Amino acid sequence: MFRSVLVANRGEIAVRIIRTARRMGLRTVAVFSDADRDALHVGLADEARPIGPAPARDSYLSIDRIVEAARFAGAEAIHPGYGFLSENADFAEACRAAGLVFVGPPPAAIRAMGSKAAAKALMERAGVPLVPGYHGEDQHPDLLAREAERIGYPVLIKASAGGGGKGMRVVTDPGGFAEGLALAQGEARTSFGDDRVLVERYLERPRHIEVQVFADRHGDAVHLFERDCSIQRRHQKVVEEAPAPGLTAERRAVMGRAACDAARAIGYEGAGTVEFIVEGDAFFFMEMNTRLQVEHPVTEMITGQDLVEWQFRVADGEALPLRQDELSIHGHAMEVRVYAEDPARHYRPSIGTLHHLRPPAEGPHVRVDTGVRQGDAITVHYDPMIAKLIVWDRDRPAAVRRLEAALARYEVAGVETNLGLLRRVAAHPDFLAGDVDTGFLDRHPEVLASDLTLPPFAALAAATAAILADWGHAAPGAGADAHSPWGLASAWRLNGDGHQDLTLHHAGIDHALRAFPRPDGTFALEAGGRRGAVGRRDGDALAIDGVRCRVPVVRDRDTFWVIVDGAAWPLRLVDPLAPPRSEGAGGDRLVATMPGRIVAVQTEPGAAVKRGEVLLVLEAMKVQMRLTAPRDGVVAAVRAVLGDLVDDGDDLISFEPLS
Ligand code: MV4
Repeated sequence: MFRSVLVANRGEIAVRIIRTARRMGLRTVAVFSDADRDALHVGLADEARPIGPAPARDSYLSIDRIVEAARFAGAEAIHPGYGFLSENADFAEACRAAGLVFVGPPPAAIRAMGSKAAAKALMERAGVPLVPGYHGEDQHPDLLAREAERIGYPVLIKASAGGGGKGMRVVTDPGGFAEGLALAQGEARTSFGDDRVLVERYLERPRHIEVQVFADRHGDAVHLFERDCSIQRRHQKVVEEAPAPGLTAERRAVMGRAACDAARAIGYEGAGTVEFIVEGDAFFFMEMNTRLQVEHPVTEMITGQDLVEWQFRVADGEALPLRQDELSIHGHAMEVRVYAEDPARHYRPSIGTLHHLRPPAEGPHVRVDTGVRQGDAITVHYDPMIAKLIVWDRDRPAAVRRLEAALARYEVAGVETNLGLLRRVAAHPDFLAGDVDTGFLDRHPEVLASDLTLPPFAALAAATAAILADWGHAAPGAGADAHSPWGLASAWRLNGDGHQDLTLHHAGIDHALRAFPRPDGTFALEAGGRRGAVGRRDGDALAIDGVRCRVPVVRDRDTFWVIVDGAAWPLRLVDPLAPPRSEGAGGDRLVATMPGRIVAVQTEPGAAVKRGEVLLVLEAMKVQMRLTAPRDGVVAAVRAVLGDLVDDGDDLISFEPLS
């Protein structure tokens, strides 16, 4: 066995590979970009080498820099992880040329699967089932149209060079073929610099089932069963599980054999994944991924094998660690990807600092693969994944319950996350029933809708307790911290009878609160028509009406993030004397703060309005939000009419400039 390995990756997968390498007694070399100097994977390795600036193309995608780092570090092997250079045949070749073991397949196998059309032709010859279709070289439009007729409508036109859903077009009838072809070719040309396409019968809502294969240098191949990754959003996997719900042992064996045939047909070595789309009892080859996949842990959980260890051993020339008849499925595993993304903004990456990060406790039922810790930042440079949460139990219903419980204990504050979405999937009756296909999220849009509900009383109480406690230590305005809300003396007004009013803002809504502090540090709180007795904070715990609950609070400048039952509520302390915010806009515009429907228009061009006057009412997820004038002025244009569906950031009203 080689004695040292360079891990050409970052984040959770670098951490995960380093762990296995160390357990096997290998010396580990990490690489890092300028943005990752203090990253978790850097500290775990025996040696870590800088490879360039933050943009991946100048660091994690630089073949020269990585091979050079391996040479200087004296590494004997390179593990590419997933993404970045993992499926780059030139990189695999450069490693070999430099005398390094590339922990992955031979360059020719990577190339064979790189072109989707060529891969399908290869698989056809190997007897692997394909969707009825045409993947030939002749691209004459008339020939393609005839092929579409032969296949039968609806058809799907795909970029030959593509993958991952880019350059795909559904055509439902012959009349639309020419236009669909032109669109698909255009997209293929701009995305891949190659306008060749293939045409297939279009399957409406297939399942995505992929088979994990392993092959060794001695011509043997085994499969480690399948994963169902049907729940996806815009070709991004959301949930992955193993085994696939409802798949019979017979079908599993047939698909597993087909996947091994596929691997053998291209002289494969190492870990690979053969993707199928499945409709009813039929399954069809889609593509083969020539790398370790993000979702490999679910396979590890049900087989008890360490796939990275398998990769190292096979790369070193060993025979496969186990025969097919020595592998079996034990229980059921599920993985979800916890992302820093904002549900209210179409799940766009949510950039920021992980001020509070507390994953559920790990054990035999729960595994957390992560590359970040509390205090780390999610940046624009890389994938905004916070962690993969993997659960295991003896059967699928028990695994679903484990997933729900683990998600409820996942605490993240400082960035928005998809945890609410993941919890709604885990709690969905169709998901529990195993009724999953690629249309799941289209069928259940409420699962994707942002968590647009009102903050619970406990969240308002905990934020207020934190604010009062801090205020007790430093008089308003006395703090030296420019960002401190206590510097906002105007937010604090001790009234005649000793109560204090404050406003907390959440998702477009101002929540007016009134606190009645007592000398012992407790207080009564009136909020949202409710009144409750709030005790003193004790670490992350707080008593509300005598009931002690865990409600961690972290402050980020003027925003208090409160976690209640695993849901994070960012509550911004509003300074009543500061000019009202018109989020993302200057004072001359009123923009939508989230996607929704206009349910009231209360102004018109030419109207003179006062700051704070309600001009529009936006309804999103059954909550109505009043959009108010950002300043005194005259309305110049109203761009929304009653009933309009508007998007986050849409310009709704403009004001005449101030003279
Ligand atoms: C298809 C299909 C339906 N019919 N091919 C999407 C990405 C690429 N890997 C293949 N994809 C699909 N190919 C035919 N003939 C539907 C999809 C598809 C899909 C496949 C797997 C997982 C999620 C998906 C989401 C949308 C479309």
